[in-house]
Amino acid sequence: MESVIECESLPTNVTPEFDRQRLIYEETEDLAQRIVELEKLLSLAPRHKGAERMKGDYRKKLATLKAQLDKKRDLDRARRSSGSAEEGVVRKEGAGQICLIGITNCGKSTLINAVTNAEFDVGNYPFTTPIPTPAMLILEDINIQLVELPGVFNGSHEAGIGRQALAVARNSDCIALVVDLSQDIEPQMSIILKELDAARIRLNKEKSAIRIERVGLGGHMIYGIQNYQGDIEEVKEYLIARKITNIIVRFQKPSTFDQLVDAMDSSVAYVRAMIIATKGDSEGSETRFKELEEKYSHRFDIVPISAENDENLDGMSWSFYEHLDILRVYTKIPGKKSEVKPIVLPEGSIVEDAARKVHKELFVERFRAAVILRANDKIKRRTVGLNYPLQDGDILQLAHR
Ligand SMILES: Nc1nc2c(ncn2[C@@H]2O[C@H](COP(=O)(O)OP(=O)(O)O)[C@@H](O)[C@H]2O)c(=O)[nH]1
Ligand SMILES: [Mg+2]
Repeated sequence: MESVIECESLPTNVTPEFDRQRLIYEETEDLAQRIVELEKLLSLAPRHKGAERMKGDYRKKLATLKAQLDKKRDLDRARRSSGSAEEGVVRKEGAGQICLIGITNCGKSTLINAVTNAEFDVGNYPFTTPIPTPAMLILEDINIQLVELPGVFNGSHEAGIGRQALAVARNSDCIALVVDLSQDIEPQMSIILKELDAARIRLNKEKSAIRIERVGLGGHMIYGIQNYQGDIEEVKEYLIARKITNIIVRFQKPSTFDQLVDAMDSSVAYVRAMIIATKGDSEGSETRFKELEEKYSHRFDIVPISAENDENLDGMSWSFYEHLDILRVYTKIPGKKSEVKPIVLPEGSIVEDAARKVHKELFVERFRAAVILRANDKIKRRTVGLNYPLQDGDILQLAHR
C-alpha cells in the first residue's frame, strides 16, 4: 500500500542510483535500517522542482518511521524492565530481600522511609509508587533490601504492573503483607491473599510436604498416604484425571488435596511471609489489630507499627531479619579481632558452608580445624569439624594446612 502512494508521486526523471536505493529502502524491513535507507534515498533525490512533491511525501514518511521507532524503543524499554521483573529481578542486594505488598495508601512508603534513608513519595492519593522500588535497611552489620510493590487491587495479577509486582514477590525471600489498621482489615487481606494466590504464590507453606517424581514406568507409586488428609483413591483418581500414568508421590508431611495439586504444578512458588499492621496510632486500630490476630496469627507473625509515632519500628526491622532465615558468622584470625562484617548464610548452615564462602574450594581439602567462639554460651570456645552447625553470631576461626 505504501509503495502505491510512493509510486504515485514518483517523477520519471530520477537517477538509476535513486531507483536502486528506492528498491533497497522498500525491501528493508527492520525499522531502524529502513530509516537509514530512506535518509539515503532522500539525499539521492533530484533537486528540481518537479521532485518536490515526492520528496515531501518521503519526508512525511521519514517522520512517521522515526516516531514509530521511538515508540518501539519506549515499548522495548518498558518490556525489558517489566520483562526482567517478570523473571523477578529487582536485583537482589544485601543479605535478603523483603517485598512489601498491600493496597494503595496502606503506609508502605512511609514505613520504608522511616527505617531507611529512602525518600519515597508519600501520598494521600492512589498509586504513588507505580513500580517495584527498592531501599536498603541497615540493621546492625547487615543490609536488608526492602522492595515496595505498587498497590494491589482486585485483578491486579492480570494487569501489567500488577503482574510485574507479583513476579518480583514470587522471587523474593519474604513477603510482608502490609495491612492498614485505620480501615477494615478483611477487605485488605482478602485482596492481598487472592492476588498472591492467583499468581501461584503460596505463603508459609512447606514445599517439601509432598515430593513428586515423574518416572518412565511403574504406575502410581504412592508413599506415606497416612500423611494425606484423604484416601488413596482420591489421589489415584486425580492422577488419572490428569492423565499421569507413571509417578512417585511421597507424602512426607501432613498434607491436603490442595497441596497435592500445588506440588504437581512446577509454576507454584513457596515464599515466607509475615504481616505488618500499619497506622497503629489511628482510631479503632486496636480493635482491628485484635481481629487481625484472631483471624491470621495461626498463619502469620503479625507486627503492629506506627510509622507516624515511631512505634515498634525496631521490632519490625528485627522481625524482617528473622523472616529471612539467615545467620551471621564472623571470621577471626587468632590473635586479631574478629571481622566486623559477617558472612551471611542460610539458617542450618555448617562450618563447611562458611569455609567455602571464605576460601572457595581449596580450603575444604586443606581444612585442619575450626574454633567457634560463643561469648554468651556456657562453652565459650569449642573446636569443631566441618559438619558442625553454625549459630547466628558465631565467631569462627578456621585453620588449614
Ligand atoms: N496515622 C498514620 N498515617 C500514616 C502512617 N503511615 C502512613 N500514613 C499515611 O497514609 C497515607 C499513605 O501513605 P503511603 O506511605 O504513601 O502509602 P503507600 O501507598 O502504601 O506507600 C499517607 O497520607 C501517610 O501519611 C501512620 O503510621 N499513621
Ligand atoms: Mg507508596
